[in-house]
Order: sequence, then C-alpha cells, then structure tokens
Amino acid sequence: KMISTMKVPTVKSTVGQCPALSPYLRGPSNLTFKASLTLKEVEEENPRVMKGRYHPAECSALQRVGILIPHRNREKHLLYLLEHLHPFLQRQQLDYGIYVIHQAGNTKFNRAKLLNVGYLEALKEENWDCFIFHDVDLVPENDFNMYTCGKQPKHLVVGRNSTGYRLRYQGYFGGVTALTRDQFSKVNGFSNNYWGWGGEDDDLRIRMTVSRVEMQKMKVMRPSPDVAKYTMIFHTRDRGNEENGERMKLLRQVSRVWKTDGLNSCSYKLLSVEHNPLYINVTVDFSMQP
Ligand code: UD2
Ligand code: MN
Repeated sequence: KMISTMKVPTVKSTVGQCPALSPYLRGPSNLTFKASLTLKEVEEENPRVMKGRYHPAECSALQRVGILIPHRNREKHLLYLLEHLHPFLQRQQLDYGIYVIHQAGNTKFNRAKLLNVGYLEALKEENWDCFIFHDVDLVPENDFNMYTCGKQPKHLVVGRNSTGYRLRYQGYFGGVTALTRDQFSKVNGFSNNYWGWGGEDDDLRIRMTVSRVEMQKMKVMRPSPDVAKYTMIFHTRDRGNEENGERMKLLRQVSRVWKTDGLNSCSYKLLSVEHNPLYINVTVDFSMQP
C-alpha cells in the first residue's frame, strides 16, 4: 500500500493583511502629561508590548517599523513619549520596535550620529522596512499621522504647539521623519559630523533632494497640516548641546562629502543593548571621536 505524503505548504501566519486604514484610529486627541507618572504605570498600561516590540494579533501589519529616539538626560520626556506612542502605534496596527539610542558621557551631543547607530543596531535584530527618526520631546496629537514609510521620504511634523502649528520654513526636515531602509541607505544616512545643536536635519534634506550627479532626487512628502500636529514638551537648550557654529560650513560641503561621511563611516563604541519592557536601550560612547 502507498501512503500519500502530501506536502503542506508552511505558512507563517493564518491571519490576513491589516487594512490600509486601521479601524482603531481616533483622530485628534487632547494630550495630558501627569507630573507623577512612573515607568511602572506605563508598563502596566501596555501589557502586550514585549521587549520594546509589538505586532497586531488580528492581522499581519503592512510595515515593520523601527522607531529611533536619540537620547541623553531627558528621562521625563522619554516617559511621556512612551506613554503616548505605544497606544498610538498599536491603534495604527503596526509591527514596531522602539529603540532609544543613548549617548553616554558629557561630550557634545550628536543627534544625527545616534540615529545612524540606531539604524545599524536595529537592523542587526530585525529587517525593518521603515524607520521613524523621532525627537524625544515631540508627542503626536493625531493618530491619522501614520508612522509608515512611502515612496518618498516623509516629514511628519508640519506644526507644533510652540510655533502655532505652522511649518517653520519650506525645507524644514526636523523633529520626526520617516524613511524606508533603502531611502536612508541610498543617501548614506546622516552625516556624523554635526556636534551640538542644529544643521543635521538640513544636511539630510540636502542628501535626499539636491539634484547633482550621483545624488538622489527624492521629494519630501508631508501629511496634511491638520493631522501632522505635535506637542513639544517644553525645554530649554541642554548643556552639551550648544549651537553648532560649524553648521553653515558643513552644509556647503554636503554634495562633496556625503558618500564618505555617513552610515559607511559611522564608528562608535557600543556599551550595551538592553531589552527593557517598553524599549530597547542602545548605549554608545562617542568620546573617542575627534
Ligand atoms: C530641533 C529639531 C530637531 C533637531 C534639532 C537640532 C524640531 C521639532 N526639532 O529641535 O529634530 O534638528 O533642532 O539639532 O524642529 N537630545 C537629548 N538630550 C540632549 C540634547 C538633545 O536627548 O541633551 C535629543 C532629544 O531627542 C531632542 C533632540 O535631541 O528632542 C533635539 O534636541 P532639542 O530638542 O534640544 O532641539 P530642538 O527642540 O530645537
Ligand atoms: Mn526639542
């Protein structure tokens, strides 16, 4: 007798794709920031987040999204952001992970280089489709502002409370942006050379959009102003992040140096990668840098 051994195709999941528009979106929300909030409370409010990651159980997400947050000495802001961002991303039915990239020591802060590190380290554990580069102090007000990537890079902060919800200037690309894995690698990521405050966001915009031989010709997209709204938690300029007086000079060199200054030249000392309940904490030391 013959026993038929029919091959059963191995399928990863039996659930279908999530809809293009999540049914859980709520629209505008009134954000509150409770002074006494603790990390434990936020953990308890998010029991389905494991080691900084979540994916919807009911459907398979449209994109895998790595959220990268540059950080030093802004613990309270981080707490408020985690409190609001986890439910926000879950309402969007995304498969996501939150990475906080922490710069150790007291040397000059380097937001852009931290984000390069976040990209490189996050890709070591998951092949993320899309990256959100996210200031720690900006909390999204409307969950129709989708944290997904598109055919072109996206700038998600059209307005914020402190500037009357108006775009600061046409080329503005700061705060929160969304680039696919490929869009970011095509421009060699951020420059590593912006120490202190300012310029690094304009540098990335130039890498993406200035049309020169061999440079990309991407176009910045923005969601509509009524959706792309943020509350920036009040702060003053941090010690160690003083205005970068070199930035105008650096911005004039982008088309000349972008190919050799970026992801492919990002050297750093990795101190630790910790998988906390609500985020993955990557700690790096840049103090050996010139
Ligand atoms: C603007 C941009 C920001 C960046 C910066 C210039 C907006 C909304 N944001 O932010 O994207 O281009 O100008 O560099 O326009 N940080 C720390 N610890 C520090 C210093 C900075 O965690 O000691 C991180 C944190 O994630 C913070 C971000 O770096 O949100 C930007 O620094 P900022 O908030 O002091 O600068 P801001 O608000 O002018
Ligand atoms: Mn800020």
